[in-house]
Amino acid sequence: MRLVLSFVLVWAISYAEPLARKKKSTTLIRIPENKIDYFCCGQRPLATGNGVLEVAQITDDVQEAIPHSHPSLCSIRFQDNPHEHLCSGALIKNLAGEYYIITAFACVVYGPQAYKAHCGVHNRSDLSEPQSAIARFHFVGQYRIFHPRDDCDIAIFKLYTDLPFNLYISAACLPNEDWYEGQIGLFVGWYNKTDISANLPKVHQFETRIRSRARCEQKYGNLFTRNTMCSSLPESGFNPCGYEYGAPLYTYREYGWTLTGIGYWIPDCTQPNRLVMYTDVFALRDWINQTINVS
Ligand SMILES: *[C@@H]1O[C@H](CO)[C@@H](O)[C@H](O)[C@H]1NC(C)=O
Ligand SMILES: *[C@@H]1O[C@H](CO)[C@@H](O)[C@H](O)[C@H]1NC(C)=O
Ligand SMILES: CC(=O)N[C@H]1CO[C@H](CO)[C@@H](O)[C@@H]1O
Repeated sequence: MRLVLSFVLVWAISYAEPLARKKKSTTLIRIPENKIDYFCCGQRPLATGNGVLEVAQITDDVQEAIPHSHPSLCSIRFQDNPHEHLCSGALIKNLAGEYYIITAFACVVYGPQAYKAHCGVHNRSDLSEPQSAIARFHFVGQYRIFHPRDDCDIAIFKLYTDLPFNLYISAACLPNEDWYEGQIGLFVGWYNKTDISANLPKVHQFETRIRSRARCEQKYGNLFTRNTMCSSLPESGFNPCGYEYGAPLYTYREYGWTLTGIGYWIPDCTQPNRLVMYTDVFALRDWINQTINVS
């Protein structure tokens, strides 16, 4: 017994040492003082190098994501029909470390009690994976609609159930500063709404470039408001008319992968040069802060 114990000890020391050394050489990440969400966010442990290289070049392809490499992505479904994926949502945490989910209001019009989210899912038809978990929404979860044609479209729910702590499920960051024109993001989801996109049962992503407000306004006129943003779309690879509500646009920032936009509309999805419209998360930051960090 003693032999086994000392063996374990030697093993533990030989592992602990390089870890400790590694820790010392890691650059410290500055945590902004005005942060409105939990300090530990936006990590993608199953993506290579935290996924940073994924935004290094635009490939203009829709690709299958590395399984479980977007741990804040969840599939929203009706309580009583777990088999139909309705929309995507993204996990975030408030300052106290409590989970919330952000999606488009258009997904959840029947209120929090009608829905649940399956998190840690890659193949949307396979809910049996042991790392996945079901999140139920708080009955009094706050949500708010901005009429999509008028302003923007967002809903936030507090989670009713605890989620497991694992590599497959974790929160994205909320933005501390605005996006910029030309910034590259990843638009992530299952793209479920049409027959063509039904060929994409697993999580997909594409790299997209955020367009200037002037460009979005020029294209979509009055549909584009101060709480919306837009970005480019690949010309092929999925049917953009089958886009999902609530699908997250993530950008990589110093403090981690950040929920920058919430997909809600492609007004001219059948036309070339169409753009995706999102609810602009940074523009709603004060409201989001008040909603999730109520004292
Ligand atoms: C976020 O909300 C909390 C609680 O209401 C408040 O104390 C804090 O100043 C707000 N932070 C920002 C950056 O607005
Ligand atoms: C997704 O999961 C379902 C149910 O387990 C399975 O039948 C299907 O083949 C899977 N799809 C892919 C593309 O692996
Ligand atoms: C809304 C919608 O189109 N849901 C579909 C999502 O994909 C599953 C599996 O292919 C279909 O059964 C749903 O009808």
